[in-house]
Amino acid sequence: MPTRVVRVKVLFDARARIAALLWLVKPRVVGGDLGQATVRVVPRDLRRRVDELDATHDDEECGCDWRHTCASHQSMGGASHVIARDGRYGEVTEDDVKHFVRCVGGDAAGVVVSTSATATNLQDGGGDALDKYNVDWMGKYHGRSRVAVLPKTTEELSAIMARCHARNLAVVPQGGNTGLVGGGVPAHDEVVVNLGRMNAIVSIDEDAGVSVVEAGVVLEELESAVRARGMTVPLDLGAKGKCQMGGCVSTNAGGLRLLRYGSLRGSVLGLEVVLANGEVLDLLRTLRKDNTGYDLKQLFIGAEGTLGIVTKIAILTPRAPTNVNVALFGLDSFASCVELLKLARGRLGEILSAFEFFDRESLDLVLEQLKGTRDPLAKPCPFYVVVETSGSVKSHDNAKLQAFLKIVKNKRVIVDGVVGKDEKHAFALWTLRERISVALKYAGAVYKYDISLPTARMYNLVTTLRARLAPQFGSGVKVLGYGHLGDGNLHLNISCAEYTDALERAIEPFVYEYTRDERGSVSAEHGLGIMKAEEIIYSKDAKAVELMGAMKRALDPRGILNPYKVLPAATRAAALVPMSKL
Ligand code: FAD
Ligand code: 2HG
Ligand code: ZN
Repeated sequence: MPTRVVRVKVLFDARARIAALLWLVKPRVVGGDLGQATVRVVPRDLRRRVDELDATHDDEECGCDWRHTCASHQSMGGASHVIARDGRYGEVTEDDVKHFVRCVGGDAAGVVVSTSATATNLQDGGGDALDKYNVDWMGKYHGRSRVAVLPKTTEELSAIMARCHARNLAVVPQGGNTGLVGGGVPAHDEVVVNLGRMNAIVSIDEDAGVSVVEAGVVLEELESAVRARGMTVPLDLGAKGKCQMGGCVSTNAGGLRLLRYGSLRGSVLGLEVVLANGEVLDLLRTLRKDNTGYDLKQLFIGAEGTLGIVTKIAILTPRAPTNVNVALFGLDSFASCVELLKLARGRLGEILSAFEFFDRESLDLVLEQLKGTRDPLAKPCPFYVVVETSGSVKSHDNAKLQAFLKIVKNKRVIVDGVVGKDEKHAFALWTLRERISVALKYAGAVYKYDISLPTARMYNLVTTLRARLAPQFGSGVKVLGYGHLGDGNLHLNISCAEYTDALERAIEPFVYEYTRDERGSVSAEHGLGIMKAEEIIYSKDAKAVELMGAMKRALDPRGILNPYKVLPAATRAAALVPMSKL
């Protein structure tokens, strides 16, 4: 469904170019003032307070760790993730920048440096050339990188990584920067490697139904290109207008079509990857079947940029359905949503392509925040479900849908419903579900949890959390539940005016413990990033985490790729090969 978030093209303004030139003529050490930096998970308006804390707070003295265990950290308004910069990493120098410029063939647009004298000037509402690389989509995670490199080829990236490796410079791979766990922005002064200029569609093979793309191709652009040949991308998400294929692969993004096409892991046939030391690993095959040993590409799918940088992708692009129907239903209980899912699976079978739910609280927020949206049904209902069917024979698909509608009405599983009468109407119905995250962003601060739970009990977490928060926080804090019901994936969002420690403490670790007790996953599809690196233990046993550390050590012994993310601090530290042995 062709909704799009704001499309942001990577622009290289004159200021950035001038800054790059100034950099080269003015000898100075980049990030020299960043030694004491801490990772900030901080709303913009609290940034000043955090900066003040830098000067006065001493972690060692008070004995706190990076979880919010001391008063100073608590006063950061819910900014629980305070991670000290690891002194092992080098700081970018003028020579490094010169080297990067050489790596990209002297193209000034390929190296963007900070245009402000201090780290970033976010409190002034942005304006630094590095802001768009340093700040995530939600405006929640702020890094302090002073340089972003944007290679155009694998060879250029390989040379950049070889330099970073030799100089022990930490690197954060970045795609469209739409990630929701702070994985794609620097924690400190890491070099940002943005793939946006590696955006060629290499080939589209209609016979095999396989496309090969560079990592920086935007999902929606690939969808348009293959659509023109009657094919589709087996992945669709609200960020499609901005997220890149490399970012999608690196997060193993789920989205709205997983019910139909399965996990992205099954659709990716091959990858090309630049390793931490700059070596190029060629796993770029387009074969459906290849059982020659370990399937190494799987290591990089969902690795969130911690094991290598994905540069090319071979992906299945199946025939596009020619007949799509969208229906929206109102229901009076979550149990009815689950009943509807069972009926949809049984009655719609092979044409069922999406089954998404949201509660009334989510819809109210969308109606409040997004212009042009309308209540879809005559009377409000506590729950809504969007069902999509995709097939190729209109009469067959429509007959199936009609029979399904009759049954769910007769059985009183639904209270009311509406079928999209044309593309525009179907689009409007989808918008109500697909743009909930955008509405949440406009509404203020938001705590996001992306959880897999047993389908039938999924919504209990929402009601339990509401009951837990209401007495203390009242109606100013809204608990929303929505998500990919067909995949057992709940998006639990807590919307509020501002981030506070009191609220965060009321939510965490409660939500994680609840999920663990249900044998669920604390990250169904968004990844762990910086937000949940320590929380992996709620969903993986110690041996599994230890093995992940061993993989990290084998592929990135210096730990330069996306440090502070995905693995717990202790595992990351154990994975580092001592400098003396390198
Ligand atoms: P980034 O945000 O730039 O990076 C994400 C992670 O991947 C980071 O750890 C980064 O270091 C790493 N990375 C990026 N590119 C590379 C590369 N080439 N090589 C190695 N590592 C790399 N996610 C879902 O799963 N399902 C959804 O339905 C969904 N809907 C969304 C809706 C909205 C409105 C928004 C804002 C986000 C949504 N997301 C969803 C989250 C996000 O869009 C996905 O995680 C997406 O895959 C991120 O792609 P990106 O290019 O923006 O990656
Ligand atoms: C979705 O399914 C995305 O809409 C985003 O995964 C979820 O913002 C969120 O919590
Ligand atoms: Zn989702």
